[in-house]
Amino acid sequence: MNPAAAPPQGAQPAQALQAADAAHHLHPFSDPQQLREHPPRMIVHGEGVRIRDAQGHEILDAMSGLWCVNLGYGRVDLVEAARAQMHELPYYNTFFQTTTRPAAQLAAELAGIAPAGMRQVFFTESGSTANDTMVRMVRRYWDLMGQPRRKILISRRNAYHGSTLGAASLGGMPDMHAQGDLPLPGFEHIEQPYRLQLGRPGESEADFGLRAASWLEQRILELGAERVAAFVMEPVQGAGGVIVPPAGYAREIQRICRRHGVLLVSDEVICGFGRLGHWFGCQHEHIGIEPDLLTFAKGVTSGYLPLGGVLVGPRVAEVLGTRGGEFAHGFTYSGHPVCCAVALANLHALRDEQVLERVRTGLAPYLQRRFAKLGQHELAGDVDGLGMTAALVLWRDKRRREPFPPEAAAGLRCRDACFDAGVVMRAVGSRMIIAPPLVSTEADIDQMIERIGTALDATLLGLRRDGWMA
Ligand code: PXG
Repeated sequence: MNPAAAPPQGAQPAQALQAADAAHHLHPFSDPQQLREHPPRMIVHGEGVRIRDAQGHEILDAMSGLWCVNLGYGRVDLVEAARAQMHELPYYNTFFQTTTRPAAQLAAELAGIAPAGMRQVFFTESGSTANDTMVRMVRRYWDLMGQPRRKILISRRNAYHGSTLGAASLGGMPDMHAQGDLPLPGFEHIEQPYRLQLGRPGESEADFGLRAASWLEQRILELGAERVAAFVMEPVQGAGGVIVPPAGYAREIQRICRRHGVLLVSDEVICGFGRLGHWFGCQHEHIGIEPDLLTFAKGVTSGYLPLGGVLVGPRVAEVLGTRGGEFAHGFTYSGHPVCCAVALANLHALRDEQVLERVRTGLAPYLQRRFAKLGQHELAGDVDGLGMTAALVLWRDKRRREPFPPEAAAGLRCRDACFDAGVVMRAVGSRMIIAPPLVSTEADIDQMIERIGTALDATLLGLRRDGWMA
């Protein structure tokens, strides 16, 4: 830990700030009452793959913040890029025939690494607004194509695509839809390719993949292809619980989209920028698709500053670029120069330090091998993962695959036990997931696995003590 970690002079003690936070700060996806009862843990420092809380506990961040700190904490090159750009030009916009150096350069460099012939990018400040932008582009594309009835976007149940009205409608999270009359009209959802829940006894992975993809074709035919604008999917569903699609699923989805003229969109907010060992998750051989549009955020700056965007492939770019005139859409911070400067430094580090290659050929296989061992724990089974993502399932009775009832709160218990053991893991129901920084060493991974093992032991003890397990 570096010496700059000491709290600045005159800073309020952490406990007073935690109380102030509980009193005044409304947190995302949090119950305010619960927060008042249990003030949030305050994170004060980060270095490499480790964070530290105000009480001085060192914690391995196996979630890369929220799936974003791909290069880890404390990167002087990223900080320096921000500082230099702040001095030079802290803000200027990209509306009204203006641009800035970092925005122009980042657009060109993204065009250089983008898949599927994508040569153009629209900048936003987040993944949610990237997806909203994509929805507006898709609908505008079909208007300009003279097919104004093609307005429906289809995505998958349990998908997370963001929290704005459009992105939350696009997403398939039942709890989000239950608040505020979502989804908006024009969004449809099919089941996710989750074999553990939806696979049939004796059905092969390949057969399940084809069957799961066929749900898209069924829905297109029910709705009428002439009304379906686009299908949107993450290569690996992240917040949905690290749901890795069966081999062949994504390619079959692409065939179905092409057969019916439907645009295919890859939401790469989590899977982009090395998470699966490639610049974009759709390039992983297990996925293998060439989307028409691609949304990104998070890892493009390793989370150091907010930035997102939409990469546009030739089919859509040609129409929007030549027929449409002005696209009436944009954000004050579209192409923010400081965020773009940090993104450039991030891309250069990923490239120059050969991070993707290392993930692909060494670190990801190592993570998957080590993580698989956790499946031997009495509480854990059905280990899965791809690239630098991994998940396991907590079972009440592993052999009979008996799940815990929600009241047992097995996932949340395990998440808390992980914190206590010094590792951040995320709970999605009873699925426990990780997405470690791409710069983790094998020793870091070993330590993460060891601490997760300790947390599983503690969770098991607690569940037994409270009568949830024999
Ligand atoms: N698409 C995907 C695939 C995401 O994972 C978004 C869009 C929205 O991005 P913004 O930048 O608007 O947050 C996301 C965000 C979690 C968690 O708990 C996941 C996300 C955000 C917050 C929490 O797993 N993903």
